[in-house]
Amino acid sequence: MTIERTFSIVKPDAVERNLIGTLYQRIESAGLRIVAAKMLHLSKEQAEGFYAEHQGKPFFASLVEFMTSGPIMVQVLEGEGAINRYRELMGKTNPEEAACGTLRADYAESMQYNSVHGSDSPGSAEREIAYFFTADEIHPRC
Ligand code: IDP
Repeated sequence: MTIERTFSIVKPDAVERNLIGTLYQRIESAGLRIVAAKMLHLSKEQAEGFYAEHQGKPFFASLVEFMTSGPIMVQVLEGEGAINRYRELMGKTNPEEAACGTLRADYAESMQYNSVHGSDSPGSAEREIAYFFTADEIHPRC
């Protein structure tokens, strides 16, 4: 398997509940390395741009409101098959459908307040990493 990078967010609901360390521990225990990280409070424009693919959907306005409601942590994760590995660690979008032992099953409060984000493809990972990080903010192991 190849070493990949993926983009991750600890969303406002999880930061508010003091879960940053818990989620970082779970990420690291799953064999992923945090190679870039920062805390941000998104503007409406930043959140709308990040979630542009969902523009026009019924939940778009409330998603933007939620994602701008408080600080978030953004991370670049690196590891073998990082994109799928982290999607599997997160579990399905809806915590009621997320497999037992996944982050969303353990910590998400609802379909919207679902604690974490992870890129869903190599193309998304590239776009999302570049949306928040410059090359010199990323510190790969090798
Ligand atoms: P993902 O985060 O699992 O990739 P997406 O379909 O890309 O899921 O949706 C982005 C985010 O929008 C979700 O993580 C969730 O916070 C929110 N969301 C998605 N679908 C709904 C919905 O039907 N109601 C409310 N919020 C939703």
